[in-house]
Amino acid sequence: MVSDSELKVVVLGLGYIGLPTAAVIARTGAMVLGVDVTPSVVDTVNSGRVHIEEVDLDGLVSGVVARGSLRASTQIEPADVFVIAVPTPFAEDHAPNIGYVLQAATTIAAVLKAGDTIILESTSPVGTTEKVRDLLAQLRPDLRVPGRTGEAADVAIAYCPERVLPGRILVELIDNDRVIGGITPRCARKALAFYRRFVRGACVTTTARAAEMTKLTENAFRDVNIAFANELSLVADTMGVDVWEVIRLANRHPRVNILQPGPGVGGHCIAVDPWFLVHADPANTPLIRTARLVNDGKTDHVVAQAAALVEARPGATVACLGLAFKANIDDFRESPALKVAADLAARFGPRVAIVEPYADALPAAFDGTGATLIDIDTAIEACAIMIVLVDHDVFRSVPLEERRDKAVLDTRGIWPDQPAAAPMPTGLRLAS
Ligand code: SAJ
Repeated sequence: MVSDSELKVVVLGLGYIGLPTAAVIARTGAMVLGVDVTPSVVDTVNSGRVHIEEVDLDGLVSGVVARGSLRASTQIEPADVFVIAVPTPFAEDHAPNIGYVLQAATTIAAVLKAGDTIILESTSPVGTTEKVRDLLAQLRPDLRVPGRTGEAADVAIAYCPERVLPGRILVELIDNDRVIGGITPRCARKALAFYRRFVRGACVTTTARAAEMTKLTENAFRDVNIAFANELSLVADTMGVDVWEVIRLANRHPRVNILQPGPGVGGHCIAVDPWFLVHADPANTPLIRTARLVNDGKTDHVVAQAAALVEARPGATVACLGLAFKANIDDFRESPALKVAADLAARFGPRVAIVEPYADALPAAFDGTGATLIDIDTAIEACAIMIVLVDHDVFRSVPLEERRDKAVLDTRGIWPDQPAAAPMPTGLRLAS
């Protein structure tokens, strides 16, 4: 095994996972090259700065770049370990698109040599790591790939999903357990030796297919459980019961642990990954599919509730509190809060104001609507209606005396003492 300072690692894709991963590996002393197709990302990293917001990432990246252990380029170079962390989006029909993964494998093929290890971290449909192996075999017939014949292979190929939580990425990259799936047990052991260099959590080995499905299972589990909470919130509305209280009370049972309802599920993972399972086996995934529809339907339900509240108060101004997909982060991808706020802005124009401490300007979705970005103090002074869409700490701390007279729709349950506003329309709307 080469020493930390001799190990050469290439990380392909310098996004929310790739850049923190590259920086954490560089901190161990390994020589890391981050490869990205976007020149501005490469320039930013090479100047010691970051293009994404994540707690403590800026300091870490500037340190490892200054020390010379992290560089970025649009061009790949030979290395000992290649980590693929590129996006795997899905198409309109929810078919996963592994084009970026295969493109990354093609890039690696050009510099691959005997003894190298390739690890896929991107969330991927089951079987993708084998497809990477098959592509490498085709592009590099001079190298023996694993799992095809009985003989020993020249390269190791494994799947090890990232499972870090945005906002805690640098902590969870080190502390979380890792599931390492090899094409063969030998591949898994080689990848394991790599992760042991920087992971404090347990590293458990398995097959590539089991590891791929494990990742999809984790996010589908969370989606199904959030859908349960969201469905309960609709039923509780119909019953005239406070859903937050019901969940709090039910969770006192030793074997009940219900998650929190909200305006829907956002982010680039939980709202996406369950579809990979549904697409792979539609006949056997009615529950996972329905959970997706329930969570998307909850956003439509909140739009209808909010619109009714606004329509019932002609001329009153509305503050939408939050655009991020969850609390205390600046990530607006697939955000239900943004969807609700943009929908209200399109309907009610300049009556709508947005409070988002994590934004300097309103996203493009608000262009031409006349909606404005204001701070929380201005909202408290000027807006008679408040729609709580994100549970940012700064919203949580607004005391009752500052909001007692407002008409409030609190989709996150952050103001349990708020007097009830007008009656709400109810009814579950499933997205198609
Ligand atoms: N949400 C609720 N109610 C809850 C919990 C979450 O409505 O009780 C909503 C959030 O507001 C947000 C969405 O769900 O809109 C997703 O937030 P999250 O905190 O549950 O998850 P992510 O997307 O930030 O990160 C998830 C994590 N997966 C799991 O917890 C199983 C993370 O560990 C993964 O690494 C990440 O997806 C990923 O990259 O796949």
